Amino acid sequence: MEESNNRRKPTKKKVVAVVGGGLVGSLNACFFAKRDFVVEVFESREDIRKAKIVKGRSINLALSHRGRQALKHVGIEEKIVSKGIPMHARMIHSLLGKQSPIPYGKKGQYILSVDRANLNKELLTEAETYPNTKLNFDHKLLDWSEETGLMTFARSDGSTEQIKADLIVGCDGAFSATRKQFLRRRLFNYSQTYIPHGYMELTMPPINGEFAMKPNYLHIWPRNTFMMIALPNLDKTFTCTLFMPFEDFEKITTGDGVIQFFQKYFPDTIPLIGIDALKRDYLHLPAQAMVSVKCSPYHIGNKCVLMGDAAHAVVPFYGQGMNAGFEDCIVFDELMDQFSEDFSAVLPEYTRVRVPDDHAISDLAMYNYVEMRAHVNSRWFLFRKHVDNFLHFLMPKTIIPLYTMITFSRTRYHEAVKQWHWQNKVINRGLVLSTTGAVLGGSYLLIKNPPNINKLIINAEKMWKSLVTLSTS
Ligand code: FAD
Ligand code: EGU
Repeated sequence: MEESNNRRKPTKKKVVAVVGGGLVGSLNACFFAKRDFVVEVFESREDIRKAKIVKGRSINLALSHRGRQALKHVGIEEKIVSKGIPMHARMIHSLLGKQSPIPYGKKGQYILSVDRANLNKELLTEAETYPNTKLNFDHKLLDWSEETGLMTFARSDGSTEQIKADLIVGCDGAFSATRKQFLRRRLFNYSQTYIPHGYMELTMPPINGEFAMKPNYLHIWPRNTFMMIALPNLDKTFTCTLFMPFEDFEKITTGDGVIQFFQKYFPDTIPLIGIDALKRDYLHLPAQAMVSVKCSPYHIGNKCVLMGDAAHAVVPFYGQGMNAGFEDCIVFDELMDQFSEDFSAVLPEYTRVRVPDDHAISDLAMYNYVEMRAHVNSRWFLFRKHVDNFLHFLMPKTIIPLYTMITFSRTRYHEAVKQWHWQNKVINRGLVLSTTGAVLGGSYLLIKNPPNINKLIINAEKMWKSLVTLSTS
């Protein structure tokens, strides 16, 4: 006798084709499999669990609340979290090598550094545990038909295959092939923006078998137009990501040039990465591009829907791309309950509720990119975070830092932005009122007791000095 839990349940169900077996595709396969659909995943690459070298984007990622909630829905939160490294605070590195921690929040509020390849492997393996799911590697979507739902795939041997599905779920990343069909349609909005910055990943090895820097932090070197970020890995290395305008990347063409540049901007990292490794890593691969893609709607009829980067590639300056893509899956899943899995109702509703939120995080990430490169050095970064935390301390219920709502809650992204605008208004009003009050009060006192002019000058000088120290410490 066959084991009953290995047998396919009676096929009341439709065929769902998930295009893309990356982070969002493999997670989504689990969501659809749980609902007993016949799930077929089509991934253009080979099975990364068998591949020797995995090339691709960033090596590790910051996983936060939204992403964790999605993993919890398919029962693998603990498995992933146990292989993640908690980051309780940022560690800000000044030019002189001074390190200042700024906690993300209270004790339980931390984000996790997770390995992209491992996360993807675990998700694929999880998807495969469902008997109603099949993973098809080496299947690159070329095109699909709106009328018939027929998809055409290219195989590496040069052949093509045609496969039909009831629903196509495009999770094929920022350069989505699924999305091509959308571009031909009336009333489809689309925009794509490359930012002038590129990024490059450098590995910081362990020293005497230990992490070269404190492990439970997101290390940041804010340097206006340049920025570096480092996240810890399980093997006690750090992956450092250098963000810089392509123009500047191109100016550095020799090993000595690399060291000179690091000597000037990130001197504390040279002995930690190592001179030779630094030169080698830097010159090994060109900097990679970052693109922001926005579009709407996310669906076509009851036939096709986009999720993850295929729907909204965002710049990485809020650490939310994957988290937002994972949350897409929860939102869709909730609508499937609400509308009894009726695709013709779920798909338009998904577009209606999700577009404003994904566009909000896309805008926020872009805003933060502009903000950081404009004038954020280590001092300013520390100052701003302290101001935020102080205001939150004064009015814990009223003023919540934006990153807290984005990172540690499932507050809808667009609501978080609204709340943030409102808070800024309150803060500005508070500032105007207290300034007015101070000026009026001061004038009154001055009129009542005319001051000794010498004392006044001395006091003014003292006040100025303390202000300067405040804003520069
Ligand atoms: P992808 O991961 O791109 O997966 C798409 C999959 O589809 C791939 O496997 C690809 O091979 C496959 N595919 C492509 N075309 C086809 C086709 N035609 N047919 C079949 N299959 C196809 N996010 C965070 O939440 N936290 C972070 O800290 C973070 N840091 C980042 C740092 C950097 C430098 C960058 C660039 C991004 C970062 N992100 C982060 C964003 C995150 O990487 C993405 O949002 C996430 O990978 C999106 O997952 P996805 O599955 O939608 O797309
Ligand atoms: C960029 C690249 C610090 C991983 C935004 C913070 C990021 C990450 C921040 C990358 C920053 C920037 C936040 C988190 C996170 C901060 C956040 C950015 C992870 C506002 C692997 N960003 N990132 N904000 O607050 O909310 O610490 O490549 F430098 S995690 Cl740019 Cl919380």
